[in-house]
Amino acid sequence: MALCCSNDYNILRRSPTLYTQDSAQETAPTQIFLNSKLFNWVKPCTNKKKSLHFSPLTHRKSSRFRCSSYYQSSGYTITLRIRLLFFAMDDPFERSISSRPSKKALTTSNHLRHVESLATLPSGAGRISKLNAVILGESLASEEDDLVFPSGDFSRQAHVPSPQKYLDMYKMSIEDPAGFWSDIASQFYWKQRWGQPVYSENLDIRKGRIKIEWFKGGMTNICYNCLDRNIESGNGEKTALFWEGNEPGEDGNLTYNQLLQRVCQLANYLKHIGVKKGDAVVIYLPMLMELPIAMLACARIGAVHSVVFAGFSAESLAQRIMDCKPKVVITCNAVRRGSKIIYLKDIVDAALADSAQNGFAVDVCLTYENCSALEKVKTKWQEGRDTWWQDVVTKYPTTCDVEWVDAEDPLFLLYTSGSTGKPKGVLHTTGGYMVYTATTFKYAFDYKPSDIYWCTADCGWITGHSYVTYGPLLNAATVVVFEGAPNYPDSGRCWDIVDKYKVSIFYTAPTLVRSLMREGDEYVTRYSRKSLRILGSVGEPINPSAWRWFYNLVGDSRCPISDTWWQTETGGFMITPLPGAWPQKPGSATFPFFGVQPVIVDEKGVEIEGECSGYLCVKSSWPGAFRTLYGDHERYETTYFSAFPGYYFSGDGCSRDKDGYHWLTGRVDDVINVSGHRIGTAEVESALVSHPQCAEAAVVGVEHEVKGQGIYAFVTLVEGVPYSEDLRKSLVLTVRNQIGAFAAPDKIHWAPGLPKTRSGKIMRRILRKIASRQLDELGDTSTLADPSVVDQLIALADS
Ligand code: 6R9
Repeated sequence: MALCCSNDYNILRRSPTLYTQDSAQETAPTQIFLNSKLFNWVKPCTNKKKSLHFSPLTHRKSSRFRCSSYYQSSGYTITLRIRLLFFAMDDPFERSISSRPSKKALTTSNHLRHVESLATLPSGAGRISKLNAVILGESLASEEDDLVFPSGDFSRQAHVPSPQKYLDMYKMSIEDPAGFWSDIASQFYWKQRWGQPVYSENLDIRKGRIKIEWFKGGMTNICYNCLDRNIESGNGEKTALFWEGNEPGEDGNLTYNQLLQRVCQLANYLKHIGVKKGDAVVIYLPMLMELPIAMLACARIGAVHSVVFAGFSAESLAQRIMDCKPKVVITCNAVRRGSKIIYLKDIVDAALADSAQNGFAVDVCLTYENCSALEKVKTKWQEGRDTWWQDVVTKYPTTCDVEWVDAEDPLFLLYTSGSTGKPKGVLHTTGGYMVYTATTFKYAFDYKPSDIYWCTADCGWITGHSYVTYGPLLNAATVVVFEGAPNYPDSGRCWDIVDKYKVSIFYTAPTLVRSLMREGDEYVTRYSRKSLRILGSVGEPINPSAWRWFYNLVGDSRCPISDTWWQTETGGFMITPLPGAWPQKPGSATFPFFGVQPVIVDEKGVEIEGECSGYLCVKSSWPGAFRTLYGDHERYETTYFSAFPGYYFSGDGCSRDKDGYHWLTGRVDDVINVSGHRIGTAEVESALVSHPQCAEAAVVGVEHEVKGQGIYAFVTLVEGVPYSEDLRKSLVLTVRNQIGAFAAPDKIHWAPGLPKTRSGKIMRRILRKIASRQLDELGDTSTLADPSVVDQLIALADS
């Protein structure tokens, strides 16, 4: 073993790698401890420099190496002075290190077989060439480890145990989509099998109307497939939902049998009040079990649910109600979030009043009494319109006939932000969505019947539709539904829940990972987390350092991370690791799911092969794709299919490395991704300009340490209005009231004028540079109508 010397090492940190200036030879990986944290020592980068892994693995104590001093100089350079105190060859811990395969062994044994089988990757992706890898569970994922291989044990039990298996299945899915997806669809219950062709599509705007259809003519019901079918196959007494309330100790659960009964009661009630197939139902609920129950009840009777995230304001809710015109709105009186109480019914009341004033009155507001947050008697009430859930729904029978619907009948509408102020009603249909969410869930999380699955997303977003409700329940999974806040009562809550329910698959957003990371490792290490076997990430690119923390600390270097790239529009995962098959690269979503053909195009819409960067598009349809924007097929065609004719355009930028791995780089349109939530800059701008003292506003996204992106607003005030702190607060409040707290600007930057071209177009590029203080990268400002505006903005930057 190397490093058997007692030396001082001067290590210069040039983020992200540490280099030693020493040239001592080293042959195999070994480990050292700095301040009792374990670090890996890896092979030298060059003969002059050595690199040192800088990620703590565990807090195991060892006296093998000790750090003698540690100090930081200015800027990015950290100097570490390490004294290797002693080195005992017969140390038992040392034996365990020595018995690990050396780098050489890694590259020549079974791992090389993985690598060689990747000779041909999908979509011109290239091949894996780097072998600088570690094995899951045996070592750290560090800056140096480009590839993190699944362990042999993990792969052996996985649905897709090797890249070769993936490639075989992927090839089949692309060469014969009809056959591939029909085989899978046959595993579900269809009252009547679909006709021919299995799918038909036109994604090329030059050839006429955009159309996507899968399994048309097939009659089915997604609620039946989630519940009745699983009960018939013997899962009736299996837990379907574990519910964990805001307060620790507040919990509940439902078996598949009980869930079906609850769904049927609500379905019967909805039918009784006149809700029919095709009618819209708006659901504005927090993460109570009643939320998935309401979604499933709508699906059972063929009604189209539209869940509105219960963090949206009354105005946003009203806007959605007026767009889809529901027969009924389902809500609850209040909810506790951390130590706060949010009076949801008051928000609904305001939204319904607004909608009624604008010509659309909702007949029924079904209200669940959430007694842990607010008593019935204290809830404001409109007789005739409002009904207590507990008073009526429980009186209905616990069985309810299924409404068989066509595979292409709508299942739900979900509003999402676009580049105009008006949200888009993304419409998903039944059959393709069902087959796609179930299949993606099974493979990307390598789901097994004994798993306990927890996704921290709210059902108000697509992740809560596809991967809290439909995908898992279609697989007869046991799902944890959490109502509270992940940092309440403290930052260890997630891991407390993981231990309590023995969660084995944990799926969350990078923003949560980053915020917990800041709170310190002890909140994590306090809990066992032994049950975890797979971690998941969604909503935005996961930065490699958050990936490593998630992987090394939360997952104890044992759980693969499925970094799933997808969108409200795609219905399910599009680019995702298959955890048993792929070596992972921290921060990369890896490769396309079966049936998905991602392409990267340049600004002219020309496909780029191999290693490249550009706009991420998709060629050909997949079963889970959205079919239209509700009531606005033209907007569907122009937003998604016109920029690059022949393709679906995702709105995201992407690069592909020489090994074919996909790296998502964020939105390229006027959409900001704040904590994994999509917010259109135009929505925030229109909220700001509705303030009587705001003349004009321009909003851009800036990097934010926890939220991924923050909202940065340039505001021009009405002539003569002075800048003030109160006005700043009042502008932020206007956005909170009009959209929701999650859309509140992080920064208001006073702007006497905005940088505009002579034709009046705001040059956001310049605003983005000012917002991120990259003042030396402003570029050419000479085409501006008034270039002096830029200097004024810079002068006011920190005011
Ligand atoms: C599922 C969801 C979609 C946008 C998407 C992209 C970003 C989602 C990501 C990711 C990088 C991932 N996004 N997952 N970026 N890596 N794994 O979040 O849907 O709310 O519609 O947002 O989120 O920018 O375009 P949605």
